Amino acid sequence: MVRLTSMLLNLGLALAAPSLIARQDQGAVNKKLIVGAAGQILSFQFDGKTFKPISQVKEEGKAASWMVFKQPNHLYAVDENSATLRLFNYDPATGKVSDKPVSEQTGSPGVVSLEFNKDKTRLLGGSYSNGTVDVWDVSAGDGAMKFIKNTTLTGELLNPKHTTHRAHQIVPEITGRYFAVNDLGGDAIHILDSKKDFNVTSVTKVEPVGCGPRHGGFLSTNPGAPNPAILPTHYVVLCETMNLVQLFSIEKKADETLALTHVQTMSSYGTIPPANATSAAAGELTVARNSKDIYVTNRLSGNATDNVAFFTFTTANGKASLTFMNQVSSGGISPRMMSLSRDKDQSIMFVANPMGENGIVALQRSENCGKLTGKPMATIVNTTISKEVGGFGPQFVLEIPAPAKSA
Ligand SMILES: *[C@@H]1O[C@H](CO)[C@@H](O)[C@H](O)[C@H]1NC(C)=O
Ligand SMILES: *[C@@H]1O[C@H](CO)[C@@H](O)[C@H](O)[C@H]1NC(C)=O
Ligand SMILES: *[C@@H]1O[C@H](CO)[C@@H](O)[C@H](O)[C@H]1NC(C)=O
Ligand SMILES: *[C@@H]1O[C@H](CO)[C@@H](O)[C@H](O)[C@H]1NC(C)=O
Ligand SMILES: *[C@@H]1O[C@H](CO)[C@@H](O)[C@H](O)[C@H]1NC(C)=O
Ligand SMILES: CC(=O)N[C@H]1CO[C@H](CO)[C@@H](O)[C@@H]1O
Repeated sequence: MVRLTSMLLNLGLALAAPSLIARQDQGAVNKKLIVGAAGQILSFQFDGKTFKPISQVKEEGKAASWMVFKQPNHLYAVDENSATLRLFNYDPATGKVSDKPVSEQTGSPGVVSLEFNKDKTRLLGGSYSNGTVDVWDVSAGDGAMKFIKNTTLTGELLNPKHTTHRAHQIVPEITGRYFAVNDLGGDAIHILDSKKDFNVTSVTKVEPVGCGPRHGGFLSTNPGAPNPAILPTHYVVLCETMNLVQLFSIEKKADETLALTHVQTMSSYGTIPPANATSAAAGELTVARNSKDIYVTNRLSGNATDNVAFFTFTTANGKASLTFMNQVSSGGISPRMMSLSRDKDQSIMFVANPMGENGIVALQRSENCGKLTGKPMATIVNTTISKEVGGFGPQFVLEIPAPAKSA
């Protein structure tokens, strides 16, 4: 049964291959990536076939499980094991990360997600440990972080397994005004309004109790989307604990708050179940720039490797819904984070596996149908990124843009 499924997937992929190769020939791949692992920040060059190491910063006991970049050379990194937010120097021309942070500040503990506002003058940090969202002023030329405030998530805590709200991820929408915060402890989506001091202006419960919303993304049925002038029409959230993908519609009210209404719930595994439903705990959700292709990492499935599931968001007869398309292997175990490449077609998905044979995997993405190929373009095996430092491998991978002048 397992064999048959993977054979069928491979067959589908083999048929898709010629157009993928044609597209790859159009331009040489030359990408720079940063990778966060336990006790390490690494950077690599990727040419489409191999990953070449550039730099390795060792920082025992720390975990840079989320990072964001601001031109010309500011790399902000969380340490989810402490309350310290760090600024590193990153040279986009060489891909080198400074050996030590150039500055550090104390905010909420256990921050696991960072996002800028649209003009990158503010940086938001979501705290898993304290259920707060830190707001930093990062408008200074040297990138230094100045604490402005924190916004505390509030509301009923119905799941006895969590005694606090948990801001697992901050998700900006394309107009730049609103941010969704997925609250794993409170089973809710909180909407922050940048025009209202980044306060929470609406809260939507995600059911059932204990589903654990972790990561999410905005979607749009608007023709011509993505359009930075038009608010997205839908929001999709991935529940970690119950392995569910949930779709909500968005309505902007007269008072300018956003109301989310539940539309659909489905398994993050689609129609191909995990071998072990008890250990299964979904991780990342990534929406492609087209506002329609959705990818989810299914962790600790109990299968030989874990997987990335692919869903599409479509509208038929005026009704928007999600459809499960397929699953491909993540090449390792417990894929925590993944991200799409920055080229126009977002032709590559980079997946970070903390455990299993492959630490980093590059999967080709079809520009026509959005499907990922099951056979990786390239991998970084787990021995390359030593697990001695912190006991596990890559948690985070992100392509960093080339220097502004040559972009
Ligand atoms: C968050 O804000 C509260 C009150 O607004 C304050 O007491 C607390 O120290 C702040 N937390 C951090 C980490 O600055
Ligand atoms: C945001 O919340 C703070 C604290 O509750 C409040 O003092 C402030 O007036 C709020 N800002 C707006 C624009 O509502
Ligand atoms: C994972 O294991 C389950 C149970 O054996 C099986 O039904 C499913 O097809 C497997 N998934 C894949 C992608 O092989
Ligand atoms: C399934 O996962 C649970 C929780 O991690 C574990 O206790 C159990 O041994 C696993 N079952 C199998 C068959 O591996
Ligand atoms: C590294 O990969 C090998 C298989 O090549 C596997 O046996 C081993 O468990 C992996 N190590 C870790 C720490 O995941
Ligand atoms: C409200 C809350 O969750 N406070 C916690 C913030 O984080 C510190 C350090 O982890 C805890 O001691 C607090 O209880």
